[in-house]
Amino acid sequence: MGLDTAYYKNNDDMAVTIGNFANEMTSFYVNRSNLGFFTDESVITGIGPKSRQALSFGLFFFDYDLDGRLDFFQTNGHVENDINKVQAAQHYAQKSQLFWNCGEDCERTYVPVEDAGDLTRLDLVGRAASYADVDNDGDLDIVVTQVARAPKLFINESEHGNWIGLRFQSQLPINAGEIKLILNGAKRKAFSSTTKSYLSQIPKDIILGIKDKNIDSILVKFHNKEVKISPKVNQWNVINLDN
Ligand SMILES: [Ca+2]
Ligand SMILES: [Ca+2]
Repeated sequence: MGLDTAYYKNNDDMAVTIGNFANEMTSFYVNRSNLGFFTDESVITGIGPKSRQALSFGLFFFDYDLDGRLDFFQTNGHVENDINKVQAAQHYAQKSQLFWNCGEDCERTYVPVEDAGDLTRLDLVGRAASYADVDNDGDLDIVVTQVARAPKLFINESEHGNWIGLRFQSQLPINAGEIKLILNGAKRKAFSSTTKSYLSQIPKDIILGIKDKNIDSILVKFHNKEVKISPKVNQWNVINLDN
C-alpha cells in the first residue's frame, strides 16, 4: 500500500517500490537512466520472493548501517483480523522485513536481514512506518503504527559507519525536490521529499552514510542554487540555501 522512490545505487537509476496485497510481491520498478523506461526488477533485486506472502503497508529506503548504500524496510499486516481461519498461511499480525543493500558485487542487490532484533521478531498489524534519528546518535530509528494497538519505536543499535547530517535552511520549499550532492567529486543524489511510505512523513534533514571519514567538500545543488561546504563528519551541518 505504501510507496517510495530512491536512487538506490547512488547513480542515475531510480527505483519505485510499492507495497502490495498478500500473496503479491512488493513491486520494484527501476528506471534505467540509459534506457529511459522502467523495468520490473522485484525478483532479481531479491525483494520480490521474500515479500510475496506479506500484506505490505509502510515501506521506505534508508541507510540503516550508514555504509552509503540505501537499505529497504517494509512493515506488514493483514486487513482481515480473522484471515487465519480461512487462509492458514496468512495472519493478521505479521513480521516486518529489513533488507540490506549488498551492492553491485552481490547476486541479489537486497539481502534479507533475518534477525534485526525486535524489528523483525515482533508480529505487528503494521500500517504507517517512518524514520528519524530519535536518539540523536546519527543512525536512523524506526516508528511503526498499528491498527488498534500501540505504535512501536525501534531504536537502531546496529553497528554503523560514519555519517554526515545535512540540515537545510531555505525560503524555498525544500520538502519536494531533488538534491544533488557531490562528495569529494563523487556524485550522490537524494530526494528531500518528506512524504513517503504510507500515511507517513519523515524529517526533511538528510543523513548520509559514508565510508571515508575524510570528506573535503560537499557541493549541494538544489533548484538553481549551489552551495559548497566543508562538512563536519558525525555531526549535523546546517546549510543555508538562500545565500
Ligand atoms: Ca546500508
Ligand atoms: Ca539513532
